[in-house]
Amino acid sequence: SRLSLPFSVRADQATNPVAAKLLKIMVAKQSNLCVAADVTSASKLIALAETVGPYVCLFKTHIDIVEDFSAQLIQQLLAAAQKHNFLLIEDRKFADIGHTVSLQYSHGTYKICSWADLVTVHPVPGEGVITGLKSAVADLHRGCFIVVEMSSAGNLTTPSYISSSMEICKKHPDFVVGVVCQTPSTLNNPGLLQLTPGVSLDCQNDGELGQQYNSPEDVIMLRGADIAVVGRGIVQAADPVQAAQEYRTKLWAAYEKRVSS
Ligand code: 5IU
Repeated sequence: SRLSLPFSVRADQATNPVAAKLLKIMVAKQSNLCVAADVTSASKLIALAETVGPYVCLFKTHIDIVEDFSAQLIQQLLAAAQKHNFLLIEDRKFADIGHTVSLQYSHGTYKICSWADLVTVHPVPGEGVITGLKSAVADLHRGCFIVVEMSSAGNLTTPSYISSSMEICKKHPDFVVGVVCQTPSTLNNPGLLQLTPGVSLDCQNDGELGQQYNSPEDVIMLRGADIAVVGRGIVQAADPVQAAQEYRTKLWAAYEKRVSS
């Protein structure tokens, strides 16, 4: 199954160029770590990209929380991505009808499709959300992760929602690079990736805010993550670089254990 195949083999089975590129970066950097850069200033965002960049395969943004957004910030992010060899994912969680998401993706302040290799999408509107995004990018190399299951307490992503979501995923292999989920049996296709947030070495949850955490080892070995998303565990650490190194080492060791067992 997907879970026992090395990323190098899976890169050849990728159904679109962005998934292949991401898998190759993971192999080259020995990293299955995605940092969630939930920071509110351009300087903090760039500082993170420059310092943790060497240790990640993917850098996840919420660009709409940056107070001093500018086109220059995007140029700096793209330069950091190039320099340190990682992809950019804007965690926009598109969730509207196709026509609207195509505009949200390509227009407005952020012009997301002009810079983000990947975006996240809620499949709740039906497959039009995917065809809408696709219609905005024509010949750009772009892709999306479909959010089929969330990490937070009381989420509404029931088993039947997850399985219907997987049907949408299967219909658009040219644009979907994988799914965001918490359980190993959701995804079989070795050419697609499982992205899993809710990862921490120190915390079980964040109190009233609903996040639920698992260890790096558990998300890779038990929950089927290919790439783990770590936010506050790195961003709010006393030494974010050291934390990034530690998460990267632990996540990659868990992956190596998974493929060798
Ligand atoms: N994120 C989740 N859970 C989900 C999805 C996305 O936490 O189910 I879909 C995002 C939110 C945040 C990051 O940007 O992943 C996790 O950050 P922390 O590691 O700080 O909790």
